[in-house]
Amino acid sequence: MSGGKKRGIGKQLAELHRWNAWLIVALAASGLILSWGAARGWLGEGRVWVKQLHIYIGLVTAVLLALYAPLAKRHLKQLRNRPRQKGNLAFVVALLAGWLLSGIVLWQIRLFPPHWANYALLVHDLSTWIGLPYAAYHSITRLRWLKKPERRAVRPDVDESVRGTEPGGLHPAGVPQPWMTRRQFVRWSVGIAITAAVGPSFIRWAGKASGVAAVPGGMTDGADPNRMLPAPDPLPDSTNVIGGGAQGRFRIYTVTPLPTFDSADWTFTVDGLVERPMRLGWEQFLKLKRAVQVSDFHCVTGWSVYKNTWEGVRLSELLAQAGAKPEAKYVKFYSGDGEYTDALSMEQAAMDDVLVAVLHDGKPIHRDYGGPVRLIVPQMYAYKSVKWLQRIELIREPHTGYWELRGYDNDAWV
Ligand SMILES: Nc1nc2c(c(=O)[nH]1)N[C@H]1C(S)=C(S)[C@@H](COP(=O)(O)O)O[C@H]1N2
Ligand SMILES: [Mo]
Repeated sequence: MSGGKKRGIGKQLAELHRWNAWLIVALAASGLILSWGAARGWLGEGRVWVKQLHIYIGLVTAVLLALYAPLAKRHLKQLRNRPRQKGNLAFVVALLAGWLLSGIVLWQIRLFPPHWANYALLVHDLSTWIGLPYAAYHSITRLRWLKKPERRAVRPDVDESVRGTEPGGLHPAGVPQPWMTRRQFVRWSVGIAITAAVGPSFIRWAGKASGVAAVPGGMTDGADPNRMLPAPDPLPDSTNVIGGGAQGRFRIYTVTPLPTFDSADWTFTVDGLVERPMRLGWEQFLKLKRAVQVSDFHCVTGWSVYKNTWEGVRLSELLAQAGAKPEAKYVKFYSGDGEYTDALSMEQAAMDDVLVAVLHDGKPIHRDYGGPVRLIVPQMYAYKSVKWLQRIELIREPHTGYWELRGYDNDAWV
């Protein structure tokens, strides 16, 4: 290979490396915002834009990998005597591939079976937990002033003996070298500092991700800020948790600060195009006939909770009781948070498994997860499952829900 050609590929590789570095910074920033629970509230619809941006940048990274592919062979040849750099390269390519493939599943979620998304999310998260600390380590330890300390100007106040290149080697004057070079010392310090910074949160994440055990029934068991008295009396199928207990973990979603409810002033309304409008207090609501049903819960962002045992009032029976007028074509759901709404067609609302749920795995639904009463539409993505449900209105015209207004598909079938 001619020297000119070598310089050519070196320049191209350097360019790709630089682009890759900036893309990863952008992906990390947008990705961290997306995964940061607290940001879900204040970001509101901005979240949809950040997600689009994250996807586009991810696709540019794919282009970068495609540009690198034809250079890979010559690059590996260059590295044949440098096993460490080869290892680094393999690791980075594997990471990028993991991010990319799982990202594609999460992006095109409906092209794949629902449980794929859960694995994809795990791979995506795990790649991030490993990849970002690694990228931070890689960029800090490769800063020029760390890489070539011997090239820096000699300063009279610096002890020359700590600048050796071989640890444990002998100084020309016969003075033993320190057991660690300055460069090794910096590498270890950076490594330890990053591990200490990220380790505890990683362990917490891994604990949650690896087992239902961390949060029995998928929901927090912390005290419920709602004050709903009396507590609902579960049916035997709920008490026995006929689904065997939820598998997976709910993430707490809200578009407002989490609301709190008290049975003293909580009401539940069914109105609009109905013969017999209803307005129930908590005790009256608890007198409605309930049913128990086991179903999977899928969020369109990739996570799922399987085998939930829900107990609640069948929407179809509630609507029958209120008596839909013939001109009623859609059912609109209002959250007690004052912001969130969604809707179903009358046919969809008539599905037997649509539940106005009060209990999950035999326990009252915790405030964080939409209690005291939330909608459950098992056959659709969970953005249809309105939390803190307080009002159902029958309407003539279609209604576009909170997330549908901000880019989610109106057709939410899983
Ligand atoms: N009121 C209200 N209901 C809502 C949401 C919300 O932000 N506010 N998020 C929806 C989405 S996108 C999902 S995935 C589920 C999440 O339910 P969870 O917070 O109990 O996990 O609630 C749905 N219902
Ligand atoms: Mo969701």
